Amino acid sequence: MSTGFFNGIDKIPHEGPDSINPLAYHHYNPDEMVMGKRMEDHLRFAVAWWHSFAWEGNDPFGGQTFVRPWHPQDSMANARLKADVAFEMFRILGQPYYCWHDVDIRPDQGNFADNLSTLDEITDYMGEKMELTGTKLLWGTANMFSHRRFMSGASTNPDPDVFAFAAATVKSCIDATHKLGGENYVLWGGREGYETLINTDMGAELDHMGRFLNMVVEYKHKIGFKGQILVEPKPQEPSKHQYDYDAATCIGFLRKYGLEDEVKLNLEQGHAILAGHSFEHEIAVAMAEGMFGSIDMNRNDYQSGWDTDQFPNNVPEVALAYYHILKGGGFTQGGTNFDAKLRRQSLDPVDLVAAHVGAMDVCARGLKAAAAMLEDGGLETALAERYAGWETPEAKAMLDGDLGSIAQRVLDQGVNPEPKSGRQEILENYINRFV
Ligand code: XLS
Ligand code: NI
Ligand code: NI
Repeated sequence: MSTGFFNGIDKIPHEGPDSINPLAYHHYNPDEMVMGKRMEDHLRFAVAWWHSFAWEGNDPFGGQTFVRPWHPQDSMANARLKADVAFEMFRILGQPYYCWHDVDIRPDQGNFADNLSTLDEITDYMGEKMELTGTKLLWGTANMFSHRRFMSGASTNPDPDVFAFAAATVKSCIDATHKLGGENYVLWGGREGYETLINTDMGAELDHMGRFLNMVVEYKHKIGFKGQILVEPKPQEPSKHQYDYDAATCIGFLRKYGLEDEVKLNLEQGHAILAGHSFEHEIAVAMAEGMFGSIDMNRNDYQSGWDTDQFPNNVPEVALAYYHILKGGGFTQGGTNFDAKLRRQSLDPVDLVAAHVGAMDVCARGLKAAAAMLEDGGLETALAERYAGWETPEAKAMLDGDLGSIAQRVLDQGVNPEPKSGRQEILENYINRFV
């Protein structure tokens, strides 16, 4: 039986680019083939439970603006109603995946034992709905940043009892993710960092975080969980500084603690911006190191300096992100999770649906543009030409040589390089033909 929350909004059809129906897909067409693969299988869209169903519209200056039938979110009955509504939206959108934090799906009863049993109960309920609808879990995660016990960190907390609480929490969330057949498990360390260095032993905190992550990997193998373990970089907010600053920092951390073959990255558009990077920069870094896992798709306000988690609407930006994803071979277990929320004035259920419809269309356009650029090969040809010098036997031999022999060759052959154009504007113009 329907909850009636979406007030008769029906399954979103694909009507093509000429349609003016705001509740239709104009570009997202799950079965359309893109580079030999169905669009749905390329993009692997997921809805985020926290922004869409748990967040109440608060901002740093104002409280709740959304008043939903499952508020207050403090009982199992309301947790179930929230799940009913979530799966109704999944049916309307037809996206294949969703994601959650423990606190998004279960009520908080204040102690670990009760929270464990309600998590078990609600994930059983969600499991039944997944069976019925075919919607799958892209990833689960633990919220170890909202409750006051985590204010000084989870695995990096100076208090070992908080480390223990965090370990028990992550174990329970991996168990639940495993039970629901989740394809990944994410760790985003919102409080794994510091407010001030004056009271922080950074070396000890990093060692604890490294050991914690190793325990996660050991546990995953112990229970036979086949999901990918992902860490999600973000430079700051809520902490003043977060240890998982950006992709490069995370990769250095994973190597230091021997996790480079076990853990990959979940990269978020808005976090890239906060770190002073573009989204494609973060993706390219992860791809170059073989550590690309999944993405949190959203967009960040370029002026505000905080994590605004808006729905994506910039096709040229999204196209470059998917260009690097496709070029690197695409997603395997990862996908496109909409870590995006409505603006707090967008009160109506139709706003929630339309936000996702638009975002899926933007991503579909970006994907199609990226595929067209790759198929045309213009950027790849330009790249090959730019690096062609490295194909010569002399250049290759140089990498096996030493400074002395190279210096000798420079003298003997009078090597005197002539600068060549990088052709940036021509390539930017080229990209504009596709986006
Ligand atoms: C917050 C993060 C968070 C993670 C999951 O900025 O993006 O939503 O994706 O904990
Ligand atoms: Ni975020
Ligand atoms: Ni995120």
